[in-house]
Amino acid sequence: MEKNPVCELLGIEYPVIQGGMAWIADAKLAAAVSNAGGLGLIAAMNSNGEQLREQIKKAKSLTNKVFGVNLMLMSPYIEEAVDVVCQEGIQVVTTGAGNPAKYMEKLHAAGVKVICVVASVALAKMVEGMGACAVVAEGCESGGHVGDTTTMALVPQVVDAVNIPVIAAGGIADGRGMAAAFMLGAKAVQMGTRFLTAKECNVHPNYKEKVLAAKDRDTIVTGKRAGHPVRALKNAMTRDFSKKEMDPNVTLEELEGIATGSLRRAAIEGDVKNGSCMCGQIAGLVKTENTCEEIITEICKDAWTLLTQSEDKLRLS
Ligand code: TUI
Repeated sequence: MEKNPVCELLGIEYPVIQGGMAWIADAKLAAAVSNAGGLGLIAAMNSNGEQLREQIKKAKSLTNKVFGVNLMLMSPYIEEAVDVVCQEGIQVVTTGAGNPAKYMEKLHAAGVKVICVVASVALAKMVEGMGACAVVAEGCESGGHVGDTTTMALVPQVVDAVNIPVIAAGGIADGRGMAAAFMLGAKAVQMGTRFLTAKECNVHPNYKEKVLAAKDRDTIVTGKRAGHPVRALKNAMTRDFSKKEMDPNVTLEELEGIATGSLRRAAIEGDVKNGSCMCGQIAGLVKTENTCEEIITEICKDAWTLLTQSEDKLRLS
């Protein structure tokens, strides 16, 4: 039997990739996911070059397995991050929140595999043309920066449009979600919210508890007016932001002022009232804190069972 193409491509055991959560995905979480057989990622978003290098060195000390770096393209440190990734011999990056065209050549010249997170068919086709080795088709159920197409609609359309492996993201947190993604043609899944609640995740406990307590309708997208829609758990901050966003007398600069530093406030300081608790719509399904190993093995085992025992699911007569 042929091996899973994403496992083959990345040299990993299970087709499970961790989301590149800014201020949350550090060396400890990335190493834990990679040690459990998935692909762990360090978020470069919140680190300058030297801070990122430190995190990479730390991850190298915690795992012998392959791990990657998530390059958030709107980051103020993006240029430094790309250089550090190339210098440190990182084997794989994911890119998000923009078009990675500017950095593809440099990354490829350093032998880095580039997986682009996309929210549209157009960008998926474009990055395939630039040599991306896979795409993450991320639906708007995701936490953080989102597009506007759901995972259910986006994944099969991207699958039909490109010849590279498609990794599904957005709204996936258990074996059922993984099996569904595979039925849509995905060859792997990326999960953020589920790993945010992992035992090895260093996010502030207040944030983790809020995600574990969340119900199905507890997230909201704000920031559409400024062109940076972000999904987060509803709280005093999102209520204030939504109100001001609808008020034409409030300027984009004022809105930006509220958003700036808000993820750090929640993830590091634990201010879950006035900070931004970015999180996906699937939070309502995530009820327990588990190790990365428990998460990955359980999800793959359950997905395998569902995918191999699906004959009588559609009994029409
Ligand atoms: O990047 C993400 N999710 C993120 S980044 C982030 S950090 C942040 N911090 C403060 C404020 C805002 C964000 C939190 N969550 N996911 C990947 C992703 N990329 N989702 C959607 C896209 C995307 C959307 C439009 C990629 C490209 C795109 O169009 C680019 C173009 O130029 O066509």
